[in-house]
Amino acid sequence: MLLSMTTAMAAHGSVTKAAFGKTPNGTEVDIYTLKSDTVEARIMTYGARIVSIKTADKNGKIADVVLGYDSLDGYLADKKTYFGAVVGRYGNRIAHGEFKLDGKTYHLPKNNGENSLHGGTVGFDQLVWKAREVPEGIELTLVSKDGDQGYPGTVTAHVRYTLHHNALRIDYNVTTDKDTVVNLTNHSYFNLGGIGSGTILDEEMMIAADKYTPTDSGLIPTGELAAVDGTPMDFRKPTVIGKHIHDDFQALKLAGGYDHNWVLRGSTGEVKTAAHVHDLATGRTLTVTTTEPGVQFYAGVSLDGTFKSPGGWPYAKNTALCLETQHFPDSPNHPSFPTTELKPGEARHSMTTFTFSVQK
Ligand code: FUC
Repeated sequence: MLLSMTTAMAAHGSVTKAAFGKTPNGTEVDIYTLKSDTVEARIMTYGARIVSIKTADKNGKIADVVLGYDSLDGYLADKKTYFGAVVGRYGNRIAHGEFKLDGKTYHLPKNNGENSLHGGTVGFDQLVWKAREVPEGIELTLVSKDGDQGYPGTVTAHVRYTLHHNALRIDYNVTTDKDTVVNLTNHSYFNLGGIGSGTILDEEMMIAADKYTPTDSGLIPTGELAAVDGTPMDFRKPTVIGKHIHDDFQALKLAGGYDHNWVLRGSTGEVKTAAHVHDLATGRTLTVTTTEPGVQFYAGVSLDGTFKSPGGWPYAKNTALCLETQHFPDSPNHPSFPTTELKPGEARHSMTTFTFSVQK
C-alpha cells in the first residue's frame, strides 16, 4: 500500500508549502515546492517568482538552472533583476511612460530612462500574491487596483504553475473592470550549466522567428519588423549565443548585446515553439513553447556581479539568459502590433511552457 502510494506520488508529482519570510510591512511569504519524477521547482508568493528549478544533466548530476537567492531578503534587496518574477502589468517598455486609450492619455512611472519598464516602480514582481494548491501545482492571484502605477482598471491576474514530468507550464488568466492594457511574462534567468558554471555564451540556441523588432537607443521598437536573415539576430538554426554577440551591428550596440523582441512564427493564441536552448557541456536542454506572439531574448547584459548566488558566485554579465514570452514592447503605442488591450467581460488567457531534457 505504502509502495503504491509513493509510486502514485512520483507519477503525479507533489506540492508542499513552507514559510519563506516576511516583507518589511509584515506580510508573510510562502514558498511552494513542486516535484515531479524529473524536476523540482520552487515558487514563492512574493512576485509569483520561480526561485529554483533543479534538474539532472547527462550524467545524472542535479543542479539549479535559474538564478535566484536562498532567502526572501535577497529578493527584497534586488529591485533590478526581476529574477524569476511574473512581470506586470506590462512586461517590457512603454515609451515615455505614456499611452492613449479611448481618447485618454495615461501616465506611468518612468523607471528606465525616459520610459516605463516592467509595470512601473512597484510592479507585480514586488507584490505578494495569494496562493492555493491545484492539481500538479499552484495558482497565484493578484488584484491590482484601478490606477495602480498609473494604469486604468482593476485587474485580476491568476497565474497557474503546474509541473507535468519535465514540463513546467505557466497559465496566465487576466480580467479587468475597465479598458486597459496588459502584458504578463515570466522573467526567469536560465543557465542550463547550473548556477556557478560560467556564462551562457557557449550555449546553443534556436529562436523560431524570421523577424525581430529593431529599437531606438532606449530599446523602444521603431515599429519595423526586420528580417533576421543575414544578421546576428538570426537564430533560426541552433547557433552558439556568443558567436555574433560582439558583431558590429547596430541593434547589438544599442542594447550592449541581445535584449530584443523576436516575432514568433504563427499566430497569437496558437501554441508554438518559441525557442530551444542546449548547453553542450552538461547536455541539458530547455524548450519554450507559448501562445504569445513574441519573445524577449535577454542575454543578462545588465548583470554586473553586484548580486551573488547562495554559494557566493557573482551574477555577472551573460551568466544567464531570459526568454520572456510576451506581446511586443510598447504595443499600446503601435496599433500595427498585436493588441495588448483588454476590456471588461473579456478574459485574456496565455500560456508558456519550459520543458527540460537532456541531449547527449
Ligand atoms: C529585460 C530587458 C531589460 C531589463 C530587464 C531586467 O526584460 O528587456 O532591458 O534589463 O530585463
